[in-house]
Amino acid sequence: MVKAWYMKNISSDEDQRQEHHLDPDEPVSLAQLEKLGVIYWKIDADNIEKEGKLNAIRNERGYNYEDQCECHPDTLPDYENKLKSFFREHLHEDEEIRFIMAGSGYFDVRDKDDKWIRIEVLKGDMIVLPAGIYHRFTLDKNDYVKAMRLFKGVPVWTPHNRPADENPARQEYLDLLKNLDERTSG
Ligand code: KMT
Ligand code: NI
Repeated sequence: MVKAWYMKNISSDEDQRQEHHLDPDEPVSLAQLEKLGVIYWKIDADNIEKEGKLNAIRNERGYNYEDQCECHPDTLPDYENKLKSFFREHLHEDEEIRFIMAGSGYFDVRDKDDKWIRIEVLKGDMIVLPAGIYHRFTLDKNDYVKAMRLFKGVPVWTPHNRPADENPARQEYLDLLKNLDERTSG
């Protein structure tokens, strides 16, 4: 099961690669993530073709583009700056879809009250962050991840750094949050 928790606010001189749990720990369930529009699947990363799950998700959701992003100084051009920009709080006008092929890391997402939730991703995890959600990504203490990036159509990776409240994708996301709430409450 995907592990997620509310995290401490950290300052820029603290190590973003640590877990930064609250004290006491405040875990976050998959159901809570779903209420934020975050989607998660577990894939058998060593038997992708045989299992067929990744392909089924791709077909169902129309993810017809893929490439790979390997976070390592030898393979990621402009490594330090890229990692910095991944960890700057931002949103996208499209979903951010990642399948973790190897390694690990953390996606941090803001909840409805603007609190940070840290989501651990490991090999075999596939995650979709909805368009318009404020988020960021960091490597963990193992310092390595290889992810498949998926997309519907021609990929746009542009981050819109916070504040981006006037972005139409942000407004649409706030509407989605309301709908997700109505659907699951009561
Ligand atoms: C992103 O957009 O933050 C990334 O692609 C990070 C590497 S994928 C886990
Ligand atoms: Ni992003």
